Amino acid sequence: MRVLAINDVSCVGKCSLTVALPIISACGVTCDILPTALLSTHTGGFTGYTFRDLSEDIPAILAHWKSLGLRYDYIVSGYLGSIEQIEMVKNIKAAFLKEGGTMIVDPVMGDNGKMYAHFDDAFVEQMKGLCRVADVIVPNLTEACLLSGMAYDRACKEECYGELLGALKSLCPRPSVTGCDITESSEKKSCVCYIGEDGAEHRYGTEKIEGAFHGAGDVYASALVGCLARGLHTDAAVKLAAEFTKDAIARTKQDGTEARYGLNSEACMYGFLKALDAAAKGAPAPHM
Ligand code: PXL
Repeated sequence: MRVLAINDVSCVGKCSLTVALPIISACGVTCDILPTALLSTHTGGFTGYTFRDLSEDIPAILAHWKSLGLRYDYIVSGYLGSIEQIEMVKNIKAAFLKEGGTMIVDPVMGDNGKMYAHFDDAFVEQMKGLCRVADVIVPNLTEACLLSGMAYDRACKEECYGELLGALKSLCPRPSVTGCDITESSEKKSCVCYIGEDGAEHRYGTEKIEGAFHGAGDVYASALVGCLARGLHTDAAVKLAAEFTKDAIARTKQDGTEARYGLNSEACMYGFLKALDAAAKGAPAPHM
């Protein structure tokens, strides 16, 4: 299996490619990368960061790859620095995704009810267009609201998750919304609300750990892609990715790491990979 991860390189503050590459590779599949921008840190929680847009380099990189005949089973896109880059990703899907391959879009635009720096309504509109050509999208609750038009305070209510998924399904067949909260047997849980291969709505709850943790969406998306690329069905992939993310959040809190430096997922990787190997028994063997 060959995966292409399109995302930025934030040198410090684990997110984007510094999360995607180690996690997807560790899952046992080849992960190539296309960096969209180079930043000294990510933009959430740091000031004074450097930001170099790499759009100018991308056409020559793609031309070289074309000459090598490269094609991908999975393409996953994350942080995109401009509307032009959204267009580029659509073209990359058309040129490099194998027939029957899977396109996964993490529509990185905001968190905790707010848009990140550098984004605006025009970007949101274009991102909806990218989600329309995806097989799977992995927005957090804030991004799900931007894409669906639902107000954030309504979307945070458990009884509205069905309506939210319905609205997202009109963009993409398999949305997977992170950062939801549910009550299960009077216990508050974090939850992923998603549509499976069966087209039906599902929920997977994990222990709720209070706090806001930067990079959690990147860990979840990367683990989900790795699991899908190993042949797991959506239900099993969501479960493993959600548990791994929860474990990484718990570890980060236990270590007392500042949230803006990202999740300490490294220490939880071994447990995740053992669970993945067990789940992948019977699934098609990965080939490079
Ligand atoms: O984790 C999402 C993300 C990715 N890349 C950059 C970001 C953010 C969120 O702030 O700033 C550059």
